[in-house]
Amino acid sequence: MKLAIVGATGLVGEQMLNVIAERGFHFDELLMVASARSAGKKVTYQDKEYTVVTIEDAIAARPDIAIFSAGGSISLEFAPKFAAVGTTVIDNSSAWRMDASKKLIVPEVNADTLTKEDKIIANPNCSTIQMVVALAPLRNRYGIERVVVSTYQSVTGSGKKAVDQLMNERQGVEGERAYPHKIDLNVLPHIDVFMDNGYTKEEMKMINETKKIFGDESIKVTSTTVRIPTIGGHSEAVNVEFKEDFDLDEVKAILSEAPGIILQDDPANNVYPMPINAHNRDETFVGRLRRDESQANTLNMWIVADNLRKGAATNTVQIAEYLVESGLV
Ligand code: 11C
Repeated sequence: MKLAIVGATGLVGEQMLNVIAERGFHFDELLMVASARSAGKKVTYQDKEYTVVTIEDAIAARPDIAIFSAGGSISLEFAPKFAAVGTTVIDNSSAWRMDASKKLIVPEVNADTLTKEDKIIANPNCSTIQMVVALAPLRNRYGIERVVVSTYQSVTGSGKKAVDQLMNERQGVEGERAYPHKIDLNVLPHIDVFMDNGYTKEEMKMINETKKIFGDESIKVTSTTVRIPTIGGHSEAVNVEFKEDFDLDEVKAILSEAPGIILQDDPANNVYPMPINAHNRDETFVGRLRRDESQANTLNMWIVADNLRKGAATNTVQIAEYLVESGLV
């Protein structure tokens, strides 16, 4: 098993290496891949020194799996070149997600659709992943008519510069800004760029990716995505209208048995999901379950996950694990 990590030095790349180590993902050879500027540098990982190689050298080495977290333009240019030499690419960028010929995979939901022919596999946006993990087992039981989601997203979703902006502002230090406004003690109803329809790109990702992952264009989804000054993970208030009525105890039982989910729903004891507890965890946390009394068949839920783990690195490594376990690479 020859594994390449393309973009090993970013926030997601670092988490990728942590997750691979923690989960004991087996590889015989590891290629650390970065820009020509970083090539030749030494990186120590699990007490072993690796020399960073260029993307061209990595393609020549024909790895079995290449995990990409180096941005959309690198993915668009190089993923097909890896695929052409037989490598299966798992891509964290948005480059291939809505390409009809590529699969968008959350292992708990749709890994069983993968085949050996899928040489470029897309990893969804973090805020979509945690939502579909929580919705999938309920959709299997009750069907979904409509989803209304409002997010409260961690600055880690914008990369190192945004984390630095928050920390600098907290300490009263001037520095580079990732956002058009102050983030400390503030809330920005603005993630990624605004589109012609008034939604942000992040909102449209949640809408379009949810339909694609569930393979159901008829599900109605609307979204408001918001950045808040936290670092532990993304939180989401989700209002879901099912096709059939539900029993709240049964909902809790389904969620507590579903893969990848931890139910934290004991309001009497102040137990509910929070980013401070989800930080560095691989699971998706669900709580605040209650019937929407204004409308039939409708549930309110609160979903939290570490966006760099289940929202990115963990989901990617789980896809790689599935490929290996299923003999698809
Ligand atoms: C954020 N969801 O929190 C974004 C980051 O499409 O993979 C991930 C962007 C993506 O800002």
